[in-house]
Amino acid sequence: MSKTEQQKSTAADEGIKQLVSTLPTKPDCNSTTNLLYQYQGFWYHQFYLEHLIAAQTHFTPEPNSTILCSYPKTGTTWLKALSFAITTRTHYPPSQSPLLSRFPHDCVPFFELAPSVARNKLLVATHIPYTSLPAAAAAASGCKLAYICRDPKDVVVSLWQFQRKQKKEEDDDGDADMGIEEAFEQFCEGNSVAGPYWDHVLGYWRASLEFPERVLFVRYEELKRETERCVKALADFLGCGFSLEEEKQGIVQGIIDLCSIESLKGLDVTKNGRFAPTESMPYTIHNSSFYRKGEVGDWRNFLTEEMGARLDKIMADRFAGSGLGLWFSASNQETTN
Ligand code: PAP
Repeated sequence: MSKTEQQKSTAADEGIKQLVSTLPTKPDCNSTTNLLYQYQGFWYHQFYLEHLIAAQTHFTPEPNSTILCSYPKTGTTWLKALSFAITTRTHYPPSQSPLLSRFPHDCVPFFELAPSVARNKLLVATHIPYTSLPAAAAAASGCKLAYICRDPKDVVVSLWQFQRKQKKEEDDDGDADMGIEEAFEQFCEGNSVAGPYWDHVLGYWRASLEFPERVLFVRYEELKRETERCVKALADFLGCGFSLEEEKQGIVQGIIDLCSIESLKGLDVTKNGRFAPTESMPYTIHNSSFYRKGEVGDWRNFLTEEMGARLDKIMADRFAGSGLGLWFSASNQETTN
C-alpha cells in the first residue's frame, strides 16, 4: 500500500470509529468485555461492525461469485466445507481435498473479516444481514447467495456454548456468569450478536422469493435429514451439478463423508489450528470450537419445553405473512421442500 493509500485508509478507519461511537449500545451478557452496537437494525460487537462498515464501502465481489450467507451457528462451517468440496472436485477428489489440511473458514473466507483474502475468490462467505450487504454483493446486482438457517432453539444453545467456551479460554472463571437463561432472554429480545435472528432470516427469505434463481435457501435440518438431495441441489445452484457418472463413482457420497462433522472433527487442522481471519482480530478461536455436536434438537438438553414454546411463538409471530413457516417444527417438515 502506498503512503497516500495508507493515509486514506487510516482516515476511513477513523471515520468508521467515529460513526460507531455514535450508535446505540447494550451490554452483551455473553461477553463481559464487549458492548453490542446497533447498526441498520442489527446488533454487533465493535470489531466485527467496523469491518462490516468498511466492507459496505470497499468490497466488490467477483462477477459470477457465490456468497455463502448465514447467521452465526446455523451451519456456516458445514455449508462452506460442502460448497468448497463441490466446486473444487475436478481438481481434488475427496481423498485429496485441501479440506483435509485446511479449515473450511480458511478455504472460504468471510469477506468482511478478510477482504484481501476474499478478493478474486469465486466462493466467499458473510454473516452480514441481507439488507446490510455491500450493494455489489446483493442478489439484485447479480451475485448468487446461498443462505443457511437453523432452528433458533438450537442456534441459541450453540451460540451460548460457543461463547462460553471462548470466554473460558480467555479467563478461567469466564463461564461462571454466563447462564443459558440470560443468553436465551437476550436472543428472544433480538439483542444477540447479528440479531434479531428472525430479521436476519427474513431478509434472505424475501430475497429468495424475489430472486429465486440467485438465492438458495438451505435449512440445516433438511440438510441433516436429506443430505444427498440437498448436496445435489447445492451443486446445481453452484453451477456444477453432478453427472450420472460422478454419482456412480460415489463422488457425491465422498463429499458428504468428507464434510461430515465426524470427519472434519478428527483432522489435525481442527485439533491443532486456530481461526484468525485478520491480524487485527483481538482474539483467535480454536478450530475445534466450530464443531460440537451438530445435532438437530440438542436444545432439549438445555432449554425447558416452555422456553422452546416461547421462542417458537416469537418466530411464528415474526414470520407471519412471510410465507416462511416454522420449518423446524415437526408438523411443518413436509411443507419445506
Ligand atoms: P460459525 O457461524 O461461527 O461459523 P457455524 O458453523 O454456523 O458457526 O455453527 C456451528 C454449529 O454447526 C455447531 O452446532 P452445535 O453447537 O449445535 O453442535 C457445529 O457442531 C455445527 N457443525 C459444524 N460443522 C458441521 C458439520 N460438518 N455437520 C453438521 N453440523 C456441523
